[in-house]
Amino acid sequence: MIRLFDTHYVREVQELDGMWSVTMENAEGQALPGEYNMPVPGCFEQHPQFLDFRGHAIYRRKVMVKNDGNVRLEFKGVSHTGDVFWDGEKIAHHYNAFTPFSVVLPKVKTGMHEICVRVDNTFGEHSALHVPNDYYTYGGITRPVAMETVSDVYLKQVHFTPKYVEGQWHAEVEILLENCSDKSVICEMEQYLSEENDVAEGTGGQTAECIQKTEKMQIGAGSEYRFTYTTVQLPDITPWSHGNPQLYYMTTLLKTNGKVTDDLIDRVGFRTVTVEGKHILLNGRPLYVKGFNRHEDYATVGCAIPLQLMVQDMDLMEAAGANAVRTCHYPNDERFLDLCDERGMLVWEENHARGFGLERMQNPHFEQQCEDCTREMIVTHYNHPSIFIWGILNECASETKEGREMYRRQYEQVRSLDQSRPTTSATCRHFTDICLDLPDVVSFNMYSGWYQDVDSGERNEEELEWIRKAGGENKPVIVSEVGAAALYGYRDRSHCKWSEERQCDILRENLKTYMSHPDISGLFVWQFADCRVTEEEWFPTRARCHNNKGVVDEYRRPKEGYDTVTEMFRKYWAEDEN
Ligand code: ADA
Repeated sequence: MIRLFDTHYVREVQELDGMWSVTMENAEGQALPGEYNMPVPGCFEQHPQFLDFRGHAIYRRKVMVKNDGNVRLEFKGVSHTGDVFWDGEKIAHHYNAFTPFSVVLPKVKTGMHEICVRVDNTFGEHSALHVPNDYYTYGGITRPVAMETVSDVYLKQVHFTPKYVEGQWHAEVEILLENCSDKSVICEMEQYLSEENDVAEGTGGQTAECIQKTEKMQIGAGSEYRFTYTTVQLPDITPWSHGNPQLYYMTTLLKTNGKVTDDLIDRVGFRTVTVEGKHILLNGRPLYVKGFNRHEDYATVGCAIPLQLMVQDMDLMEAAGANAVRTCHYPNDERFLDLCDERGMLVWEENHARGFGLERMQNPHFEQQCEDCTREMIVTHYNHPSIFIWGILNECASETKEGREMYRRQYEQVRSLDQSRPTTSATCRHFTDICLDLPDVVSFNMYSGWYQDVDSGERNEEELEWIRKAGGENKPVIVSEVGAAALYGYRDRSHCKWSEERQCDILRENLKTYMSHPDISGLFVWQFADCRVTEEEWFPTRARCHNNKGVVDEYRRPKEGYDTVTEMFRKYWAEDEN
């Protein structure tokens, strides 16, 4: 399942989940013996022979194209690099496990064809973002794949920006069409907004309202066509919020010669996120975030998390009283974002870069790979109402002049792609960071009581005073990470480090400090669940080669710390819940 709702009734879609045939090559590209059947989505580390394999996997499957026409392939995630071949011919190359990519093949003939994906999860200079790290880079086709049949002109993307002006909702809509044929095409377009996903073939559903009808447009051969319009004021809109996550289906229909030839359905919500002085405002009201940092990692499936386990994570976070999640440290599977939209779980989504000093940021591929990741994240996830803030560059070299330039360029890129959400970055360069003037919201990671035996209250005051002087004066502040490690089931009456008791002590003290402080707009507990880390570089400080700061372990068994967080989240439940 690619999304949690149908995104097309007209365009034909076939999901390519299932068993693919796989052969392996070592890191140097030499073929290894054997042929396997592996699941897609899936990580090859789940196969008993490849538990910590770094190299290449060649995935293949046959597909039947039922009619001559244009085929569009969409890969939601290949980890970490994918080269895609169609009947032996290379058609796409993509780097980064955590963003989707697609390719259109015009004029494909009816019959059987072969898709082959050469997957690479090796480390080296070619990979600036996937490096040995405090989480695991798995290998495989780790998110769903779909094959679609598209008309010559098809709907490539629709962006929806809700606006609230003088007590009325309206929206700015940007539509991108592409003509993948070699002749120009005349078409027209209609757009509907509906509470039910029931608009098909221009019939208009029971609850649908037509919000746009265009004149005929001529789209040149092989070209893209982009246009933007503002809807009329929309009456009777229920805004989206944490407490009442009302969603609407936005259906775009494309007509050629009076016949609907393509459609694109997305789900949207009406809400605004603004920053005013020290507050983040959701629909004009101050927002307080009580969240978890969550890695996409689960003991038995790696990063290829099936829907049922996503729902379990969501249920556990909700039951703890959380209203927010940070997708540390990369864009997430879109089904999880769909779930957040449905549940009213606010999302800090961030691009992919964790803990890089200057040397790593100066990898010749770093800036381009970040730029691609950020663009793909924002362009594809733009419509999710749950995303309330974009994050970049977790704990990178923000204390250096060269680093600052890269931060500056990245914020500029984010703002050029989306002006409707604030920006932030989680820093650990305490007292040395020279980038705090750049984001809209200042965020810091702090491990008082774990890495440093300091009083969290005193340490917090020092931090806030420094933030004020370092460019963060009069900006909202979020504590983006706070936590301590515990080994599941390890109890010790001395409350020594790594015991569940000590994790509770540290969480309780820190949460009390931050949640009762008037200048802090919220926090994200580090972390929701234990996750695997790369043995290389990380084993000395990471028992079991896991980051053990989860309040549930990698099988989602709650530690005592889960109850402590629940108790604190409920105790400090903001009166003005959004
Ligand atoms: C960081 C980092 C996390 C994790 C955490 C920890 O600040 O952002 O990815 O490594 O610290 O456990 O120390």
